[in-house]
Parts: sequence; C-alpha cells; structure tokens
Amino acid sequence: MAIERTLILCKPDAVSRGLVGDIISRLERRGYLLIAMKLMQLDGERARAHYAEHKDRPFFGDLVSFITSGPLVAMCVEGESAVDGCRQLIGATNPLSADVGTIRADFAQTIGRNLVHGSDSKASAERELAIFFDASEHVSRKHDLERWLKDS
Ligand code: IDP
Ligand code: MG
Repeated sequence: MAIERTLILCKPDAVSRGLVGDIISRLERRGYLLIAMKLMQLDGERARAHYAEHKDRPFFGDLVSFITSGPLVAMCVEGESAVDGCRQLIGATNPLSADVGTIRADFAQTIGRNLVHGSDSKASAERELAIFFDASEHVSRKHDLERWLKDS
C-alpha cells in the first residue's frame, strides 16, 4: 500500500459554475480523505510558482491570469495511490480526450477551462502542497484512514 497526499484545485471556473460540490463528491465517493481545504484567491507570484514548469509555454500568461481571476478551492487529498487515482478521476487535460465519467469529460468543454488541477507525481504534490498549505493546516484523518484500510 502507498498512502499518498496530493493537491487538488477546483479552479475559478469550477467555483463560478457552482461545481465544487460535485467535484468534492466524486473524490469522497472514491474514498479519498480531505486533509486540508480552503477557498482563496491566488496571487500572481504563487500562481507562477505553481505553474513554473509551463513558464515558457505560449499559454502561460493566460493560465496565470485565469487561475488568479477569481476564488479557487485548494484541497489536500489523501488515499491509496492518491496522485494517480485523482488524475484518473479528473481525466485528460483536454476534455475532448478525457474518458466519459471523468470530471473533465462530464463537466468541461475546453483545455483552458478544464475545472480541476491534480498534481502529476508525488514530487509535484509535495512541491505544490507547500505553495498552498502550511503543515499546520493539515488535519489528521488517522482513524478514518485506519478504518478504510481495515475494510479494504
Ligand atoms: P494538467 O492540468 O492536466 O496537469 P498541464 O499540461 O500541467 O495539464 O497544464 C496545466 C494547465 O494548463 C491545464 O490544466 C490547462 O488548463 C492549461 N493548458 C495546458 N495546455 C494548454 C494549451 O495548449 N492551451 C491552453 N491551456 C493549456
Ligand atoms: Mg499539470
């Protein structure tokens, strides 16, 4: 077993379209545990740090202005292989390539408004979680995790 933590963002389009509940619900139904969560508006500095790997891509400017354009919901999610599992639930970057049943295929139309972010590796998750949360903001779900492990 590999219990992992990952960063999930309901991006500003998800907040403004009222889809935060549906997105969280899909994560919870899978059994993932919320460890931290906040509604916030990202500043440019943190947005550029979060998306640093894309800094030379032509869409970087639009990406930073969009992610800072309104409130988002940031979450730390924990579970078995949570990094890959959440990416599976979220679906491919372009909603047109995402499998039906994933968040992006079911709720989104375009790559620039694809609703959700999920870290793409354990190393990215660690780096990105530190941008959004202090260690003290993570709560313990030890008992829920133990029960979940016992039942699975
Ligand atoms: P991911 O969110 O599936 O990990 P990344 O390749 O890391 O995808 O890209 C980060 C975000 O940048 C995407 O979620 C998407 O919103 C945006 N993006 C990626 N590629 C393009 C593009 O070609 N045009 C416009 N926006 C893009
Ligand atoms: Mg990515």
